[in-house]
Amino acid sequence: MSLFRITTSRITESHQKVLSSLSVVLRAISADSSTDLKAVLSKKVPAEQERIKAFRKNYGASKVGEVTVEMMYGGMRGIKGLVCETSVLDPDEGIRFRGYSIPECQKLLPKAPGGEEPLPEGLFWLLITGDVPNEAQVKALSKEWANRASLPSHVVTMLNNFPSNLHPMSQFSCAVTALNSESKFAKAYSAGVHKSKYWEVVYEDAMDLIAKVPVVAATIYRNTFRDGKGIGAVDPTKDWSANYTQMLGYDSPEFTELMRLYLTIHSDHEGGNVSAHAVHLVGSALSDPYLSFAAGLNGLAGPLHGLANQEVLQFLKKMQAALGEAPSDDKVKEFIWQTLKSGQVVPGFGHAVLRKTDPRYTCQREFALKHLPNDPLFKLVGQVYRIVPPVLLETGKVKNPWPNVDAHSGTLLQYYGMTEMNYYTVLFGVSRALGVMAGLVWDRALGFPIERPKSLSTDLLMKQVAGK
Ligand code: CMX
Repeated sequence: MSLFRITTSRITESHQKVLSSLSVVLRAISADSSTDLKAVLSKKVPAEQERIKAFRKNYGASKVGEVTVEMMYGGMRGIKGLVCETSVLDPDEGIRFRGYSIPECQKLLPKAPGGEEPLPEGLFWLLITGDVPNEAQVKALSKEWANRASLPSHVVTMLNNFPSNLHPMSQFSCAVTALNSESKFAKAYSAGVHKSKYWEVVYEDAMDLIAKVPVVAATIYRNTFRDGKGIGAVDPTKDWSANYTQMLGYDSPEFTELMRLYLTIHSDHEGGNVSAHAVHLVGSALSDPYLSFAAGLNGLAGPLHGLANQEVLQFLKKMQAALGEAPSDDKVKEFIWQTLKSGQVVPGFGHAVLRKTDPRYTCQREFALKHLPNDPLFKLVGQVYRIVPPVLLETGKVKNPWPNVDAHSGTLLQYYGMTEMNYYTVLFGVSRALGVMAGLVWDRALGFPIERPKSLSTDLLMKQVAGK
């Protein structure tokens, strides 16, 4: 009871911690314990629609920021122009999924028997409902995704006929586009479904899509880098990540644990990043979830976004080839400066929103410290982590000199034998399906309209702000 007597002016950091743990407990108690995710959502959607309707009615004219000329030319950085329910990115603290930080998710979300990392199924449940799921709910999701995993034969044929020199991300995006033959939303739309029911069919597509992407991704891997045979069937008694690693052809339980962590932390990074925004934008035209996700994948395949994980490994390997396996700090520094002077970016460093080390980097570093502390490439990553930020700061223009998620992931994958760097962004894409599909279901549930911001020409802009 004494907790409730604390006055706001006297709330200390330790009070805040107690209150935040209390709110976690209260949220867990009030969470629906049904294992039927659609039924849980069916209760939440009307309440959320009402809450937002009232908010818009009362505060629709309130201002949330200003737009400057610099923002318009500067990639819309800092413009608050989107609503994304699933996660929020704090520049200093990093991502919070429905209010929970990565360490909190690692603690709270259900794990596989004997495992230590969260199951991505649990993260998806959290993203789409706002509730931390229990073990039964997560198990039900693993089973449901396994049961929805089959691919239509035309997609298998298409995958098997791609040339092996086609980048895995291009294969991925093409196959996801072709999967739209299965879209329940597209069929319902052409049959005249009422708009109040959009979210329900988008939910079906989202669940199918999440179930199918590991099969598509594993087929790409086996076709491109192995003999193309034996991806095997999805096992409904296994979790989503365990099925994926088995289809990829990896049998190390530690690799599967890495994959559970990897697929959890790459899932969502609020709404404005290129892949999430692309999915949201294309989905706003009522393109079905497959077409929308393919658009997101095409954005993710850019070197300034998801392809950076491939670029980082190439960069580290290039450095090792030039300087040896364990180069001196001075040599590494010189190599970084050469990169910058030749007009290239240092991949894996910097971020449009973050201003501190990415917690997704930190948790991968912790995984490495636990499982591969003496790996030479991990040591090089640690060395680069020490040397790059001061160099980037010295350039005087980089706003965030700290490492992002992509600075670390490839090193972990290499250690477990996944040396094919061109494949790394596909893993990112499989994970990103969780966040963007949860978001898309809510986009339709909340009736977001077609996205169409206003643009101006430079002449018009000059006239408006400078009168000439
Ligand atoms: N290396 C070299 N230069 C960098 C840099 C880096 N890692 N990060 C930023 N800069 C440069 C920018 O290119 C820009 O230069 P110009 O003014 O000459 O155009 C300047 O510093 C200012 O950029 P910024 O405001 O700090 O960063 P942005 O918001 O424009 O860009 C990002 C963010 C991520 C594209 C950029 O930091 C970058 O290119 N990083 C390397 C690629 C990378 O790791 N991307 C992955 C990000 C995470 C993800 O999406 O997966």
